[in-house]
Amino acid sequence: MLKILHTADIHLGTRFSSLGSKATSQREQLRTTFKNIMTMAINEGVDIVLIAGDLFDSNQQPQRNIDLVVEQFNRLGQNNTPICLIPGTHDCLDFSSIYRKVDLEGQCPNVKVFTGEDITYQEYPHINLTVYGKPNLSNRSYISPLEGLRPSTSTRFHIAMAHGSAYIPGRIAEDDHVFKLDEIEASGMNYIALGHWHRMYACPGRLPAWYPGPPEWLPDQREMGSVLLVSLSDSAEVKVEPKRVGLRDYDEIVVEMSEIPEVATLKKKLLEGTSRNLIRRATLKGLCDIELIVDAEELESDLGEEFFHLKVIDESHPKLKEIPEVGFEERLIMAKFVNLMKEKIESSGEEEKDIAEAALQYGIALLEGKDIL
Ligand SMILES: [Mn+2]
Repeated sequence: MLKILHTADIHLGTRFSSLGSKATSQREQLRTTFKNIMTMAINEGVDIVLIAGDLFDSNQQPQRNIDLVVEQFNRLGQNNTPICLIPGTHDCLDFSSIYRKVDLEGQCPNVKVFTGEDITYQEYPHINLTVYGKPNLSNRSYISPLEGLRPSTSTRFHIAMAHGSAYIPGRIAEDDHVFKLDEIEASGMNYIALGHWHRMYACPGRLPAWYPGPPEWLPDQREMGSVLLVSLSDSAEVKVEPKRVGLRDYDEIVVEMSEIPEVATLKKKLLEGTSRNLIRRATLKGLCDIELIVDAEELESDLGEEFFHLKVIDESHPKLKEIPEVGFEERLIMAKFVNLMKEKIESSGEEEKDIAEAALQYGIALLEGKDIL
């Protein structure tokens, strides 16, 4: 029996600028989650930890992130637990690579960083395992990370690490370190520990090859962060168990504005099921009552405290047919304004039309002496 903790795409050092004032907090959380992963490896008594690329978000890291990695890897070292890692696309093995500047293997004797240009392997006789891997040498490449992969020793178990994209016709850029599903099947491995995709995904096929996704929320992620606990029985039967390690949660909601009579209803809707660790992206759609003027930024700041982060995107349009019938002399300005804006809306392209529609909505409200939210 062999027990592995497989993670990837940790992206230490991510800036999180889209989170505004919460950016620092999530940067710290990334460090905390990384520590929690190492604690989990110790508590679960795994035989080895595999990090399949993008441990770092870039090759330029503050010293404290390097110190953190060395300190945490040494915790596993004290436990005699080996760690294998490959440079990914963000921390690729180019000339200025962090793995050239920092001697992780020298500072952590339990760590193996794969730096050979082609696939190389590391044998662990005490657990009857050989691990195979090669670094990504640049951000982009047409070469498959599985090229030339085959069992090269007589250990019971063979596991490869690779950082790249499984080939899906039409959906994957050809220079995104692409490998074919056939290459997985032909590799002769017992398991392939993948990295690169920011979601959990099991490649279809008989040979188990998984992406764990990032362990903690990143700006392009749509799900909670997890790692994979992989166990191989003596007959090499593979069991993969996702384990939640991320703190932040993420969801997306759409609010149909034609069903919203007033601001209070909208706020209630936006707050449904919230939590202090939730990152929510709310899109307002459909036709919005002309009386209801919505300011996305103001909603964000009014309700933001109830979330870890709230993003409101207003894609709603005003109900044009509800524009008040103007005819009274004292409302001449309004009539002129409405006619001018209607012309503008009809003659504009998609993007300008949105702006003109919003301007019409604001303009009418202002001319009627209303406060704008
Ligand atoms: Mn990544």
